[in-house]
Amino acid sequence: MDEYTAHVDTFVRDHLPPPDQLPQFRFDLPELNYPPRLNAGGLLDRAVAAGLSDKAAVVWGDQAWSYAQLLAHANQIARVLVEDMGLVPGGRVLLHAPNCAWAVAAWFGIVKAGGVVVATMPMLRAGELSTVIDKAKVTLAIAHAALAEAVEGAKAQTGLEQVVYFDGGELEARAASKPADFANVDTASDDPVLVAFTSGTTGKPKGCVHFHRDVLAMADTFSRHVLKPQPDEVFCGTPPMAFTFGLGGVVIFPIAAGATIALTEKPGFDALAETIDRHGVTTLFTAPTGYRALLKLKNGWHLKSLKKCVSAGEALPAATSDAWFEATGVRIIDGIGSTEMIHIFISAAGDDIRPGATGRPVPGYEARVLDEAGRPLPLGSTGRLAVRGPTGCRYLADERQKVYVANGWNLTGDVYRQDEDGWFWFVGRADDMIVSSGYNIAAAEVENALLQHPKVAECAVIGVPDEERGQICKAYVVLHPGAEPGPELAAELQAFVKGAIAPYKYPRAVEFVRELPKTQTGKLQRFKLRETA
Ligand code: 3UK
Repeated sequence: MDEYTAHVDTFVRDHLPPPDQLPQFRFDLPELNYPPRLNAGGLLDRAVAAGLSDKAAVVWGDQAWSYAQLLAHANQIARVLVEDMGLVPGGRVLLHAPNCAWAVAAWFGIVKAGGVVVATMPMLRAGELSTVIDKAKVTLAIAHAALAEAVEGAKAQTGLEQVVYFDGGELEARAASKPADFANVDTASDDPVLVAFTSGTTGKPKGCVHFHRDVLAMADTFSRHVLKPQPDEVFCGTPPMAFTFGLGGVVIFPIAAGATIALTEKPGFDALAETIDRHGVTTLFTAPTGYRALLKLKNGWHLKSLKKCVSAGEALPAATSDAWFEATGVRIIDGIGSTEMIHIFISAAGDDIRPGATGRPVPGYEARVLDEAGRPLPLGSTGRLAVRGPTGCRYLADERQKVYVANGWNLTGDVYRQDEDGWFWFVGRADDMIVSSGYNIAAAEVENALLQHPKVAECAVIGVPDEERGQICKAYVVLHPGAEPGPELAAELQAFVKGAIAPYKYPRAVEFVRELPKTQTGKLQRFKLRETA
């Protein structure tokens, strides 16, 4: 590792895992040979230098910022942070906002100033923010004024010292008083730039540290080689930029491609569909639930501009992929990513897509299926997924580093099978396996079968204790409007599953519910169902 650092505040660097607990990093493509000095905020300067000044960088409602305007706002925010708030390189800045133009500018402003971005989901409350602020030792914040209550609550309980708000605060006015140029801090390509907290389907949040070069690497792997964006594309998506899925899809990939970001002004899928139609969105990022929700909308959105649709966060069932293809003519690009790896490392696009499979390792990454002892398994067997590439897991001061990384490989906690042709098939989360009468049953397989029934909108399957069988499969089912819940439909669903997959896997218990517990990133929280079961 290059010894040079621009960080004056070295807290994050000082709390990286020891070298022997790090995954192996590999830079096997020419585009991954980054120079020793690199500031990821330079993506914006590069776009303007390439002649994109007047091109729309961000559009929302009836407003737009050109690349020149976005760069100017980012530079002015960098000056506010450095000149007024005392940010030094390496200092952490909380960014607490919904996806909006000022949040994008603030992200680049923090990065250009050499700060470490700690972005948080807009729905987090004071207590949850405090955990993150304490863990990353955050002293400065930029936040949307509508979220001031949570931020002020956290400020009262933590070492957070200064907050500037926008959209009802003074950030805009302070930025406007600054010159529009800024010399990006000359960070090392391996200086930390993000602490991304995991969305937490289980346990306490873990802070994943990523370097300046990691931000470029997600664009130079998944985006460049699988998504292949063109400058005329318009990107949009539901994941918040606090979630690295959203940071890549809604911010970094479009900017790295010189394309346009379209932002939704309101949450919800009608607002998403409205944005797609209004701005001619070509490239969409959302989770499987998002695609199912868009399919159910009744307001006559045509969604005809869509050309590329990316799904991640949880497995994309073949039934959802097929339904979306029938409705739109677009085959969804599934991809598995994680906060630890920063973005997608197995995926497929175009003719490479095999509905139901996640895909093949993204160029730059290697993936394997391992047995319990960590030995590679032959093709066709089911085991633990291991990956390595230009990015990887570095938890900030966390013992769990040893769980995610072993022998230089990142272990995602997923169970996968690689078929004879090399495609990777998701089987389940290691902790979502149900063992009934000695048989292993993957929750996802039963869920996929249920989802093929026309009356089922959403479902979740867990194992519940059973005296006779150890565990049995229990399904929680959300029905489409108009379907009648009751014992008759339960029996119909059970028979349906028995016809679709091996009968021993059928859910012996079925409960109809109005909604399923989800994380803020839309991931099913099976552990919440287990707690109540
Ligand atoms: C699961 C998937 C099957 C899998 C993420 C894209 O989801 C992201 O990050 P998280 O840290 O969760 C990681 C875990 O989520 N998962 C994600 N995608 C898929 N399972 N098929 C998929 N396509 O268990 C993984 O280990 O919240 C996704 C980009 C950036 C991200 N942070």
